[in-house]
Amino acid sequence: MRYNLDFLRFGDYIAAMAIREILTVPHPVLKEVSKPVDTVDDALRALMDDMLETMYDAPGIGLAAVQIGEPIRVIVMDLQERPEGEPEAEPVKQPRYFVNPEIVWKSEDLAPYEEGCLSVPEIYDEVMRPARVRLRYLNYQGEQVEEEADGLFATCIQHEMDHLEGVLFIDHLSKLKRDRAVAKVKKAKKNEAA
Ligand code: K1U
Ligand code: ZN
Repeated sequence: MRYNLDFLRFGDYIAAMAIREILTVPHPVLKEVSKPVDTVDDALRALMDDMLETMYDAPGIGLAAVQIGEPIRVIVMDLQERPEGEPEAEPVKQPRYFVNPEIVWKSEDLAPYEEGCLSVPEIYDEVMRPARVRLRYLNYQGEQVEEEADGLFATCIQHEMDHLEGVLFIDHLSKLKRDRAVAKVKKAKKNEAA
């Protein structure tokens, strides 16, 4: 069976996916604790599509819904890799979606990573986090998944899950570094607006 989509106008296709504004520090919504999602439905999938587009456009490797002003427990991520043995090739897109993620186990050993954040642009600093974690979440289809993460995946999911608690990677740094980072972002925004 074929669906007749003639009733859709061009504008409807454009409205199907949108790049949203990413909130930056010191926006108060970034400090909110995100609420659990009740159902993975088409409206939530549309939001996750927007989040992914926004993340690719930034560009970034992860994004939490609260960063676009929607304080609900949803994360998107893409840790794209180039096809093996083809360093010149375009990276293959590997979008991942995490709804109501929970960490059910974390390793005792920690790993360092020089983190960045789209909500704290141009600031990078080292954060130590558990090297491996075991996660439980709902995927794009609303199915429950459990998997183990290590390397950049472990770092990124913990960074994004911090966002769901209103915590930014700069909150893991000294007060001096954090205050400097916020001041730098504020100054950059002021200069952009001038
Ligand atoms: O704001 C965010 O939460 C996204 C953030 C995710 C992240 C990066 C590094 C460590 C932990 C979590 C980013 O994507 S910052 C931008 C970035 O890392 C990047 C951008 C382009 C290419 C590769 C990486
Ligand atoms: Zn972030």
